[in-house]
Amino acid sequence: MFIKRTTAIKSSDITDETIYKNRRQFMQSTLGLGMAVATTGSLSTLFLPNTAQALTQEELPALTATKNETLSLTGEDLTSFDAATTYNNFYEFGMDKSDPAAYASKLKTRPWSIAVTGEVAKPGHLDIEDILKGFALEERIYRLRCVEGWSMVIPWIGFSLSALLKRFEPTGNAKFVEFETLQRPEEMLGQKSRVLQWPYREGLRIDEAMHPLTMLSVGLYGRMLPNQNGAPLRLVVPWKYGFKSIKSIVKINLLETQPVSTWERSAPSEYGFYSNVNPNVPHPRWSQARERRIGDFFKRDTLMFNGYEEQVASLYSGMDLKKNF
Ligand SMILES: Nc1nc2c(c(=O)[nH]1)N[C@H]1C(S)=C(S)[C@@H](COP(=O)(O)O)O[C@H]1N2
Ligand SMILES: [Mo]
Repeated sequence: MFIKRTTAIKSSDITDETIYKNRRQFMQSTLGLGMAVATTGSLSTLFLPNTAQALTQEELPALTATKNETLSLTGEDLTSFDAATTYNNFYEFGMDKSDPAAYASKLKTRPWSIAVTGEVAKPGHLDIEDILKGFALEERIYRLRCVEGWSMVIPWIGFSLSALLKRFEPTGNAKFVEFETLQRPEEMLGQKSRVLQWPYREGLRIDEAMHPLTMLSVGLYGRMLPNQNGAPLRLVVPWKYGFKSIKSIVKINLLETQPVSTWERSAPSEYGFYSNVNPNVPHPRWSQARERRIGDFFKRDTLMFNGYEEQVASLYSGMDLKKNF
């Protein structure tokens, strides 16, 4: 079972033989890199680091969902399952792209409940099992672009955040929504370091949070969400830089005043509250004009609002997006 497997595997449980096999596979793919690039022009093998403890697609429990064609991208190749689940940012497990896949199996994702507090008429909790049963799950193909300059196209499973928020009846004072990740350093080993202020926090304006594209995700590629991708529940906001899409959420707090997100707190001159994907506003240390789709060799132009301009530009009409970066 998923819950047992993901929580029970410790590094001490992995046999020497498994480690040996995975190393061998990794070495083979690394050694084969020159050939792969020469013949297919693909760099995807570069994005397959240590997978010793990551579950394969077949090992994750299946999750059924209705395809939402309206909200899905069309005509784009999907990023491979392996790349999407082994090349991750999840600083709670370390700073390397391979750390989440290697260490996130230590995280216990059951029992799990999400607290909804603040400016709501009916504050309370929702258990993850009730969320899985209580919301109509949809598959939506979204593009997600990291502020570091790479992007992915992933078939997420989940539902609009607005459906969950409405159950708690936001008050007229609810102008912003703040999200919080679990803080449990015994399982999230990266939290023993002070690279960021824990718990990881993110925020949205209420209209951004209520936008139908803004998704709470519980799965990907027809499966339950792997721990390294933010199990059991994470946000996906496709027109904003990837760090806004906070993982492993335990708290949603509605506020009258704008909250300060983790990245904003750590480097306010580099990361703003909005963090909309914008090729015209460079990060102070690098351009945001182009990006590399994982698996591609050549870079491509980054699109305004990550390609979701038609759907979301009206949220920002009249705003100076260079000032509100
Ligand atoms: N709690 C938490 N959420 C997080 C992060 C993190 O370090 N901690 N990293 C963010 C960043 S920088 C990106 S690009 C995306 C990556 O999501 P993925 O690994 O599922 O592609 O998760 C975001 N959510
Ligand atoms: Mo990112």
